[in-house]
Amino acid sequence: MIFDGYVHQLPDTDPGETEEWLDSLDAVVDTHGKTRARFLLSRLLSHANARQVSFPATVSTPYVNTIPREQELWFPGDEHIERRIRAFIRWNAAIMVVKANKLADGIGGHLSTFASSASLYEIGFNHFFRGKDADGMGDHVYFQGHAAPGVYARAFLEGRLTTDDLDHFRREIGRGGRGLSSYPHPRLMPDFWEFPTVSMGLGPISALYHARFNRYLANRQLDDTSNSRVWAFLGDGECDEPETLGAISLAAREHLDNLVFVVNCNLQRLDGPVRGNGKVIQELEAVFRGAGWNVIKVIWGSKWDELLAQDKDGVLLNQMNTTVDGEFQRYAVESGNYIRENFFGPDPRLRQMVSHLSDDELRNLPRGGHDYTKLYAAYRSAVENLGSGRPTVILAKTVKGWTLGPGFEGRNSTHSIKKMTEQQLLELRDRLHLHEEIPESSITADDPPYFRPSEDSIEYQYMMERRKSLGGVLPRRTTTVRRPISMPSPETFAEMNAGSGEMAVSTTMGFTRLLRSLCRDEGIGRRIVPIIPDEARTFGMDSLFRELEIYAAQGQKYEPVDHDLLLSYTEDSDGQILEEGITESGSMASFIAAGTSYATRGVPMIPFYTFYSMFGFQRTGDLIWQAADIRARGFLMGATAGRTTLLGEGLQHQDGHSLVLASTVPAVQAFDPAFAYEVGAIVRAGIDQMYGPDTPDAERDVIYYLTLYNENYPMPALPEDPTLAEEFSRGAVRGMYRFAAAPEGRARRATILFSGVAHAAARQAVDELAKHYDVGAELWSVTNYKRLREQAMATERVNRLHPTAERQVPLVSSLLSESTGPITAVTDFMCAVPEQIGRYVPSGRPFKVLGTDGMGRSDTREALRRHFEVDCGHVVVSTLEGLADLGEVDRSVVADAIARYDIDPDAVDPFLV
Ligand SMILES: Cc1ncc(C[n+]2csc(CCOP(=O)(O)OP(=O)(O)O)c2C)c(N)n1
Ligand SMILES: [Mg+2]
Repeated sequence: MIFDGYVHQLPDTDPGETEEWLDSLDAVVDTHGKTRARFLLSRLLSHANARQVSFPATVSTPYVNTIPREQELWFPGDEHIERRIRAFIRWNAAIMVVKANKLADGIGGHLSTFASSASLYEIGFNHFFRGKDADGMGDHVYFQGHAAPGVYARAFLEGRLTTDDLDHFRREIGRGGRGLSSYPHPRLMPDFWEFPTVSMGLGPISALYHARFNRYLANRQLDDTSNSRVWAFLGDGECDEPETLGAISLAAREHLDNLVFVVNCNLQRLDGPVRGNGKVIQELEAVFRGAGWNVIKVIWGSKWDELLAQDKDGVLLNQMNTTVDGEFQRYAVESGNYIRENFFGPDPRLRQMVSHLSDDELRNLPRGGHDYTKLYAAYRSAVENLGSGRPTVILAKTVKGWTLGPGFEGRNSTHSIKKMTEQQLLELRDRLHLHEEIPESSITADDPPYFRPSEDSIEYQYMMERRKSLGGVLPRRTTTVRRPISMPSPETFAEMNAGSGEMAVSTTMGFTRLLRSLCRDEGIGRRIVPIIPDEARTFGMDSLFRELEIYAAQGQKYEPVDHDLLLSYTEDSDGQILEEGITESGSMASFIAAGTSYATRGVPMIPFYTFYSMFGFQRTGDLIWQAADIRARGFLMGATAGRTTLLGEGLQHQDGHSLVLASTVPAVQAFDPAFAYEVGAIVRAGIDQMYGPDTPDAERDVIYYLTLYNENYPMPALPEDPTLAEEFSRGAVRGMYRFAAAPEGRARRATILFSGVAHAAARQAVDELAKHYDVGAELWSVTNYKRLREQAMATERVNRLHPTAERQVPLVSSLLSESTGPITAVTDFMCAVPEQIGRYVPSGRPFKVLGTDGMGRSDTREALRRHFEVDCGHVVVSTLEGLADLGEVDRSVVADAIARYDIDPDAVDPFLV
């Protein structure tokens, strides 16, 4: 399709000339037919293009290879040796899955995906992917997750993995946890895999933002990334995930010609065809081309070229164009005769075209994705595209299960088959021409052999030489620092510790100031990466626009509307802020790219990604999980947190549960700070844990999540007494500390734990309890229930497994035993957050929790806190109830408080409305 554009809106300055052109076209159609007319139009368009007559691009081309045969480059490799290497790899990849399922029935694995993409990878390995010994860290390759067996099989040939390693595919528990992970997991194989990909869609979006981040590093002169390309391999089914295609326009907009997507178009996903009634390659071509990408289709293998060359009437092209994927899939499983009758048969001219081919030859007319010369030409063209400003996508047509035999190839069930019979193994061996290497007698279904050529074989020598000349083996993950980072100076945090005096400010405002100070810090400043998805003004962070500047690869080509303001919207090619627009997924992908730069580039960078807390864990939880897998380091800042604090926005904005979701990710430390000095202490400790000199390496790969609120109140200063100051700061980091001792001289004692903005209700309740009920309540700030729980579980485990050793006491239990009386915890989050420590509260002490369970709603903070029962009155009531449980006050005292604070005991439960 061609975009209509503007032509109908323009005056025709020479109708006579227009008419002549149209008549000529009519004449061509009438005399030579539509195919000829199409041909001429296409020539005209490409000629116009060459004369720089710009014209709206066509978004789809006929169903043929983008690169014509005559423009294919000479293939510099040794075709025969590469085919042999591919055969060895194909064999071992299949055997490792088959064996894994023999050794442990049901352990799974995939045979057909790699079988369809072996050539896609091998062309890359032998000719394109640059390893880390090349200039500047080499290329970054995102492998399709469930093609992992093929990647392991190659590493095995290279001598990087042993037979025993392959036998531990998917067995990650035994051998000291050194199995081969099912999919690319840097968490589990930190020296091997770099990029987790298997959750569909996350690989492509991460790769895209990674390519963008490489440009950011270069533009800010932090690293020379000009020699590194990002390659992402993905499935055609995977393209249905919104993350896969949702960001592709960014790649064109930012001129990411360092990015190559290779889509393995085997026309199938897990259950069946991707587009049975359509053509996935054509659909993807239009989408990518429309987004401004360089699209290279590799549909047909070389043997089709001679048929196309004879296609004077365009009948073959027409047949290719009109055959839907469901039929193409069928041709992959049917006999040559079926193909002759059904694909070529209906038109005598087509039938004639293939009359010289036998049925077998017809069946074996290969698809482009299995043809190394076609693939080489496509990859070469992709890498030579550097400088064009356009990212490239290669759409390669393959057969799912290729070479595995009729039980696999093109079958709808092929994705899930993990076993092969002896007969199938034998057929595979024959198909791969491995008769000499794998004698028939060695093939048993129970213990089929791997095959590795000796180190003096020509195949081994060839593949190793290729990798050496391309900069070493892949994948390989390293954490060697090329450009060290230094720690921020203590002064950077001074403002946080000083408090705000009488001035009412929010923790968000405090954090914004801290972020600015960090960015100004001599040592670390340039390594800070502020990331914001179109919410800076909401968080009051627009004050940073002018000073830090917004990253824009092409600078700022306009004078901003607010140029005369002190805080104008300033873009620059070396701007520091990644202002992502409205894409939390894209922002997370940037967070991951920045947070893994210490490994992928050897250049530590520290992302601070600030978002609407509701749209963090809830919206992009899978990307956060991926960030944990990939060992990203950095800070997630959940601003406008709290179910009752962000007033006015209603239930889709008011976050009372991100801390619960955060509690599910082991690598995340989830903090709920109340005061600016807590924020400062936590951020400082986080940077130190990630990059400081004293952290054990095993503990560095953490993500700090901090909630930030938009409620203003005077921020207390850190106590002047250094011991107390140290205790507060340390306490804020380890999870809790005593914020205030109980008022003296009261008849009864109680303990109140607060987090975040709930400090206000708690502090007020202390006064009320003292004034009206003769209760002295002490106050603790609990900043991190998750950490307290995890520490407690660890001690529990040690106790369980070492029954005769001295009992360890969880930190939270020992700290709470320094307090007195019943305990009430109050939070602006769900009760489940404080309940994480429920089991560890010292026995005999009532533990009450006030939280904001239920759907959020819009009203004033006061009304919301009353509605969710977390205001001062409710804290008093809860504390008195605890005392009543202990028999220290009569239940009528609780009733008195209910009346005093005007609480309606019959109000509807907020959880239910
Ligand atoms: C988010 C997500 N959903 C579902 C899956 C399960 N899954 C794994 S592979 C697959 C099919 C993949 O099809 P395609 O992308 O076409 O890859 P192919 O194997 O055909 O190359 C599915 C659904 C997953 N890994 N991630
Ligand atoms: Mg597929």
